[in-house]
Amino acid sequence: MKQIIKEVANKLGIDTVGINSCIDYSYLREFLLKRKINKEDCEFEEVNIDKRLRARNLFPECKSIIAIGIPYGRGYRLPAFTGKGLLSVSSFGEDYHKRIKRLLNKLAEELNKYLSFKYVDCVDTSFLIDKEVCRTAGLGDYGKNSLLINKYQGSFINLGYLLTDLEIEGDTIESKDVCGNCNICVISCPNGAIFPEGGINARKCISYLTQTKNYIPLNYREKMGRQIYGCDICQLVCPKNKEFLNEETNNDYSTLSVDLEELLSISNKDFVKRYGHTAGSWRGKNIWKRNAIISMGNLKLKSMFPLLKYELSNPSEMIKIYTAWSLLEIDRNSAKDILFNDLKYENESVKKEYLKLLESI
Ligand code: B12
Ligand code: SF4
Ligand code: SF4
Repeated sequence: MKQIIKEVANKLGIDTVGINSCIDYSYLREFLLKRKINKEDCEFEEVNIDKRLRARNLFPECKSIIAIGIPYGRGYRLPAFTGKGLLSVSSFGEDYHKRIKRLLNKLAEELNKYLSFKYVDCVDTSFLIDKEVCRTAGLGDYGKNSLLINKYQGSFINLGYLLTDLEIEGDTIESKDVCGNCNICVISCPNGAIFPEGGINARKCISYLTQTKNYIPLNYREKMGRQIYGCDICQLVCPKNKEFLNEETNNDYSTLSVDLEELLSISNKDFVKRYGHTAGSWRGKNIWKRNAIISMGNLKLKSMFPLLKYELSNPSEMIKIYTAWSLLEIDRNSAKDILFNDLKYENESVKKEYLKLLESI
């Protein structure tokens, strides 16, 4: 059965495939609990830890898992400074959730010609822990940056799997230390999110900060640089990805550089038309706009000051307070006068934030 599954997957162009009969991850309970207590988890994870620990909580008949890793980012190079915002590499092309779900369903359809089985497809959005499900299917091991690194494909792989009711023996896995003495990602992470011994504090990760609707602490904002969605630094610096990043491809990654001025004024409809196909668009226009405002401050885009200033009258409190921060970053003296003057028009919470900003300069 295993042979058939792997052959069918390979025929569909899926090179990284593994089978998992480990469907209970209770051994992670303590680790997950500790993360939660230490406030190193984030709101994009299922809050009920016990729910996450058993594949049968999602598919009661589950007996095995067919896991796949789909490579991306081949030949990517960080674009030169252009005064533009940046989307992460996984935002290139069609949303990977859709692409991988389609592949998983094609795989199930083809396999159903040989084997009769029921399944549930998962990519990213299930409450299970994708990296652990795929690690125990033999797809790779954790790097210090916390990502799953595949021996043949590196870490620029997205993960997906089918929970199935097939009785199959899992692949043998032996855990390996893939990093050894390397700590390049630890020292390269802009916000110090990676622990020296491996693993990350999700709430410090720039990728998280670009996605959260929560308040972004002042001292984290400059670390966000020009990121509009996601962050790739710990993968771009990783020696395990060097070979793939050096590949020659025809991919035109310039679409990952985005116009910051356009993001200030883009309508919801145009946002969907322009960016709706990308993996990060689910976060919505307003969060992208907030990140564009932070990027303008970080890039000290003086030319944007006159336009940005109008965002102080935006009805959204979120847009107002990040605009105030960004204006101060671009031109402290002019921004100070405007904010002092605006204090009398603002409600208590905006006023409090402006005062905090003014005191911090
Ligand atoms: C929440 C989430 C995030 C959070 C938290 C990230 C994280 N590291 O967990 C944020 C928003 C920060 C994030 C960012 C990104 N994410 Co994300 N995310 C998720 C999500 C939805 C849940 C992950 C989760 O539960 N994490 C919590 C715990 C379980 O993970 P953990 O803290 O890393 O701990 C594990 C390991 O690190 C390891 N570990 C912990 N400590 C130590 C110490 C040592 C020494 C070692 C060896 C191991 C180790 O054991 C733990 C148990 O499994 C999954 C999809 C899913 N449903 O699983 C995608 C997922 C993890 N994300 C993914 C991706 C691609 C990204 C980004 C690259 C996107 C981007 N370009 O911005 C970044 C990478 C940031 C990073 N360095 O991790 C991929 C990872 C693919 C891969 N090759 O591993 C996933 C699997 C989605 C998918 N299906 O493709 N993400
Ligand atoms: S994605 Fe960026 S911020 Fe997050 S751990 Fe990696 S380098 Fe650090
Ligand atoms: S950069 Fe080095 S330490 Fe970090 S994941 Fe890659 S090999 Fe491991």
